[in-house]
Amino acid sequence: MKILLISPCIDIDIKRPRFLMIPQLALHMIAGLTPSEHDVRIIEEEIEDIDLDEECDLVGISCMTANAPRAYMLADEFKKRGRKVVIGGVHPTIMPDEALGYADSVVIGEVEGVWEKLLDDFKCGKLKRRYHEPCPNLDRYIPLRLRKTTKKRAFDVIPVMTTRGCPYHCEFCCVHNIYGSKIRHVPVENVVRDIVDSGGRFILFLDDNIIGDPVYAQKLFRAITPLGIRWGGQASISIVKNKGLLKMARESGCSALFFGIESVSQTQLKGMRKSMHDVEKLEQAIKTVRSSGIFFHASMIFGFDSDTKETFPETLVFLERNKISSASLNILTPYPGTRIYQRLLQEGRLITNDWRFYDHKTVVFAPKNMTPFELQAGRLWTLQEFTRLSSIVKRLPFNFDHPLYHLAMNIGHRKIYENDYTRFPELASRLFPLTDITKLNRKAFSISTFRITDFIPKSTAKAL
Ligand code: B12
Ligand code: SF4
Repeated sequence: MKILLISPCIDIDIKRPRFLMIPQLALHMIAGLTPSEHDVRIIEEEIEDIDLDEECDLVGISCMTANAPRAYMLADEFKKRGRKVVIGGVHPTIMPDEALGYADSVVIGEVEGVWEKLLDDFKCGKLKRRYHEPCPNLDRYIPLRLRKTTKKRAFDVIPVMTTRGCPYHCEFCCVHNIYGSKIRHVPVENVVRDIVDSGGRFILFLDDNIIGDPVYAQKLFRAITPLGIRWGGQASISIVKNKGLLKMARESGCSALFFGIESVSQTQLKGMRKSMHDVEKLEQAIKTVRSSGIFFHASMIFGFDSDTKETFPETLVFLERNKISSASLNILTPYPGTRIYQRLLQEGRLITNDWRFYDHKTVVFAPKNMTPFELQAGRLWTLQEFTRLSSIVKRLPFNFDHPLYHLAMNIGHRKIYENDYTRFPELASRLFPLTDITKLNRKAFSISTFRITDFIPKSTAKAL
């Protein structure tokens, strides 16, 4: 039997910078769980085109919310050609009924514990509509063949996941809906085996927080130290409170960490479940991480109810003052399954249900203290300013431990800015009321004359 496993892109016309691409671990895990009698081919649409007429028996599609419309379109096309389609991932887990409108079968949650059963059912012509095994045990070793796939990318980055589940229910996050609230671990010896088998020199841990369970983290860091790899991952900034753990992370090869700072507003930080509620302490923590020789990547979110138009320049000033090497500048996105989705729905503040726009960089709701258009423009303006050559160069000497990461990440984000800038006028005309634009700048639709600073308050624009 031939199985195609597909990861669709959000928009086929916009491909992300190739060197930022990392193999889709979920598809490789499914391939690893598939008995060797079957032939499996993985297609990541960001890198490779999909041939809808390719011979196969079963198609598996993975999707999150933003690429769900594309996943559904592909599912329809494959079904028209007589293929059976199974869909899985974050979005179908939360919206299984919607996904079943397009696919023959949906895997809710994790694939471990259901995939082989699904294949057996399919072989006997008894494919069920739904498969669901909540919080499966992660002890079993799944062989991954990641060694070959990295050749298609500029960087040889190997994705590894060591834990699943999160005990916190942040208003804007849907992770507990997928993995549950209890942290589960992959045995450390299996993680080591994955790394060794991959042959990779740079490992990216996909965990939401690599130090979520500090005891497990210590065991993991100790076990990978002799491998001589370099690694990156997401961590809570609370790592600075445990100097021993930070040191162990560094000694085990940690060269880059991604921190969800989210906001630099004191009010917002206080309202969130954050380990650090004080901007001053946050600034100190950034210095501690950097002085330990670890590259600091910050993730910020714009659009909280406490945010105003001043938030954009304030965030820019914070990032530049702290010489943050690179940052993802996101827009608050009410993903289905999150508390914030429910709240904004009840308050009548959602402006679209087109999932394509639920991508962390498009405004899909009415913010409290500005218009959707101003939020969209403000985020783009901040990204523009932060990825200007002059800003990149100014921050470089403070991030001299990792000059290549600094340049690669900033160039990658500049490319993202350029893509977002190009699609801005079309987006504005589709999503935001025209009055917004005419009131602020009649020339907003013309790329050559469009200036984002037109949407920033004059007083703060001057201060910059
Ligand atoms: C790593 C990661 C990334 C990496 C992806 C690297 C890569 N190529 O793998 C990067 C940084 C690139 C990324 C980007 C984005 N991400 Co992301 N990411 C994650 C993260 C942390 C882990 C995902 C992962 O790979 N897990 C490991 C695999 C094994 O687990 P899994 O994907 O859940 O798959 C399991 C099941 O879902 C199921 N399954 C999955 N697919 C399929 C398919 C079939 C057929 C079957 C049967 C089963 C099945 O089986 C798997 C094993 O059990 C999650 C948070 C999380 N904890 O899930 C966010 C997350 C998935 N990302 C999210 C978002 C929003 C994004 C972005 C849109 C943000 C942005 N604008 O930058 C982009 C989109 C990029 C794109 N073009 O699609 C959101 C998705 C929310 C939603 N409802 O859609 C999440 C949940 C984060 C969050 N807290 O909100 N992300
Ligand atoms: S944002 Fe992080 S801490 Fe909050 S629920 Fe999601 S994974 Fe957990």
